[in-house]
Amino acid sequence: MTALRNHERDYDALAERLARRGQRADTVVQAVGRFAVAVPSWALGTGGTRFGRFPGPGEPRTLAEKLADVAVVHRLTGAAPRVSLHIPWDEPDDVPALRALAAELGLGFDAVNSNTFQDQPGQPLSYKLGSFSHPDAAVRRQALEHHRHVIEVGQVLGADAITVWLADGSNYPGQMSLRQSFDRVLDCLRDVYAALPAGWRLFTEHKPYEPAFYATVVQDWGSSLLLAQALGERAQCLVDLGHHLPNTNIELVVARLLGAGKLGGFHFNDSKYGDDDLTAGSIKPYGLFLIFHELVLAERERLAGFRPAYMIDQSHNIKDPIEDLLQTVDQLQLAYAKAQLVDHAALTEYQESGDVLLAERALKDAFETDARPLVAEARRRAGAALDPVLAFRASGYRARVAAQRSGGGYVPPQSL
Ligand code: RM4
Ligand code: MN
Ligand code: MN
Repeated sequence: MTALRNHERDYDALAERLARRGQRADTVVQAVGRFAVAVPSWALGTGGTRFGRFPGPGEPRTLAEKLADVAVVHRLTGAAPRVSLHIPWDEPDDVPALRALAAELGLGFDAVNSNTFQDQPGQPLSYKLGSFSHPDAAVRRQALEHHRHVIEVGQVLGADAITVWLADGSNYPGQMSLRQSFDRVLDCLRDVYAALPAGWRLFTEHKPYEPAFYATVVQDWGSSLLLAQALGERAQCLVDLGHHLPNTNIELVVARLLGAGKLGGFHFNDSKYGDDDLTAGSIKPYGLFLIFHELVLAERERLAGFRPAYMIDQSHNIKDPIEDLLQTVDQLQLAYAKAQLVDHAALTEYQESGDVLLAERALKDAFETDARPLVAEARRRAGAALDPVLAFRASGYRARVAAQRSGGGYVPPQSL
């Protein structure tokens, strides 16, 4: 009760402050209420690095338990209504039953993810030297069959996109032809694209290095854009925030893809050095805000082809995975709310009159506003929690599932 009263006072004070700036708190709250992000099926267990993994109690052992955990994230944030499934890590035994279970929990499915970056038990041909870029056509065919299967599963689940991240690349100069490997990837993706059901999109996700340490085939946003443009209208690029070389201006990448009508979706996370998969907003919150600023601009301008699929892609190595997800969703809601606070008319005026300082300050004014009451209010109106992490701790959920889920042999896939 005190928490609610304090929230109301904070919200009223902020609403009054915003009104003085000619902004309506209610409009921002409504926008935040519409924001949603998908939770990846691989993020409910503790991740790890190749040096070790430190699992916590009560981790989900089955896909059904993972969905139960996602439902908790959704219930507490009001903003995580979909799951992004990874195949084969989370291959459902009974696909229609999984869809029904998700529906019972109030969940749906976002983009499905393929995996040709590891060999699976019993798989006839190895991906050690690549999948879609492999010189052997039989390996490429096997990878294509896998993608067809992922699409079929996704279709039964009600998903409408597939994200393709390829580990293909070389570790040493001379290992593979730089040009032919790219052409082979494009050829295979044409077949995946041709297999897309009506209304589906294909997202190409780039990554500069790891596991390929010399030359990754889909290395950067330029390569990803070349693929998406060659494939057709329903192919778009996915931006994983950890997949850029240090100091890359990611908001500029986002703006370029938006301008080309090719921004398909996001894998949200944060990073200090590489593909660190840390909590969104934990290291570079201003960068995250600037990315959302571009997204909010695109939304307001109703930019052609703008229908971004927002997804999380993180590895929860030392935080409780559910808590980390709650914190992530909160950070995304916050960055989105702040981006709504930019005075666009003033910003345009400063840009046009060449007032560098005030233009920058228009962004900073929004970023430095404590928008937490707006986000809390959006959650309150959605019947979610004012403070999801504290509500989760108070619920005793982790201890309860730890008792129920003990003795499970679930080992989440090694984090990538
Ligand atoms: C990759 C990439 C993909 C994710 C895998 C697990 O680095 O981010 O999106 O599916 O990791
Ligand atoms: Mn990713
Ligand atoms: Mn990654």
